Amino acid sequence: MKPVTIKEIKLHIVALPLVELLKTSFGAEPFKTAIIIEAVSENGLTGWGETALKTKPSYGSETVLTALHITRDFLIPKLLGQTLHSPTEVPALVKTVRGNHHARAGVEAALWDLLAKANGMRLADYFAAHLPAGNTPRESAVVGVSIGIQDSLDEQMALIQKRLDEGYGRIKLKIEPGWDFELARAVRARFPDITLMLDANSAYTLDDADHLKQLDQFDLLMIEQPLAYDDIYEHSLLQPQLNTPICLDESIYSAQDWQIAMRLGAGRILNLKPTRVGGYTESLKTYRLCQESGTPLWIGGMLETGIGRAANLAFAALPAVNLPSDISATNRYFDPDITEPPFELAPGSSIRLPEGPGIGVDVQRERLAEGEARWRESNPFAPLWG
Ligand code: OSB
Ligand code: MG
Repeated sequence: MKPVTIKEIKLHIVALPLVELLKTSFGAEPFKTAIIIEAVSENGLTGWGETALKTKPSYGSETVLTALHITRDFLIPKLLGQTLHSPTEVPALVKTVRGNHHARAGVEAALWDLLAKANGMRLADYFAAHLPAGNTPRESAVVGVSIGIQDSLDEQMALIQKRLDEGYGRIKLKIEPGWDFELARAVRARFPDITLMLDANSAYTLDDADHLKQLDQFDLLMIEQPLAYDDIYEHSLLQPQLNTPICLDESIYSAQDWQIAMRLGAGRILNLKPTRVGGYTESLKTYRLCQESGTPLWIGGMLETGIGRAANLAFAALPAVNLPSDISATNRYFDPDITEPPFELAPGSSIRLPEGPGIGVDVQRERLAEGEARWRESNPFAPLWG
């Protein structure tokens, strides 16, 4: 594999209008925000990565501005001038930076793209090159769609129908106390056969166990993160009380966290968000753990732009990812996205991998600049960003 020497890493904070807001139990933000990372090598190649974070510490503790601070002031200085033979060398180079997984993941992602391009490989094939033989990626990933909390059941039904008409084969609905049982009952009455799952984003406590048990009757594929964002243990007390498999999202920050969750029986399915575990190196480790233990696995999303989504799509094409991932078509998120061409839904509720090297999509510089201008205009903390 050809090595790459890192010459420059530039950061672009963007705010993009969303086609459809995603209201969760912790609310909705008016724009999608992200730090887009542009890594340039000594020989003039560019790699792109994304730190997909909100302006508020609501999903996790990081925000787009904490990530800016960590990336600019701690991560970039450790990486400039380094020669890498593989992006899997990055975690060791930045190991003095604790936590801040999304920030670390964004920079690492740009280097995955850069090294894949330097070696003329699609990112999916480059990931596979870091796995044991037999992990050849598929040409497409099976995907589903995540739908936010709506103002009424009628609106929720209409949106589900729209997504089914578009061809999505797995529907994920966001729930919270007061928008759960009646919602699931109404959806099942209208759509008895769809593949349905619910995501609570940590809205419940163990005291709600009897209430959550009522959801068992709706034949759910899984219930995602019912309990606290930083809990594993109480999920292990809840899972035996439910027939519905628990899928962990917020509480799994590393392969080791998932190892602990499995030992405790805290969940049966993993939503692996590459940014949440700190990047694709830790994601590959987590992937292997799931593969070896037979854990049902899918790739979660953070409403990524085309940059983050292309990389997640490449990862979701790996063969041990065996449940539909939260990677939807471009028109579900942005009009237009900052990359071209758009991702389109294909038969079998799937999205095809782009052909080109690295992430395989092209960043549109003028749209990136518009996104940066919108960030400056829309965010009260923008003056902090030069
Ligand atoms: O809980 O999975 C989640 C988006 C932002 C933060 C948390 C979550 C989500 C999603 C979106 O559900 C999935 C997607 O990117 O399509
Ligand atoms: Mg989730």
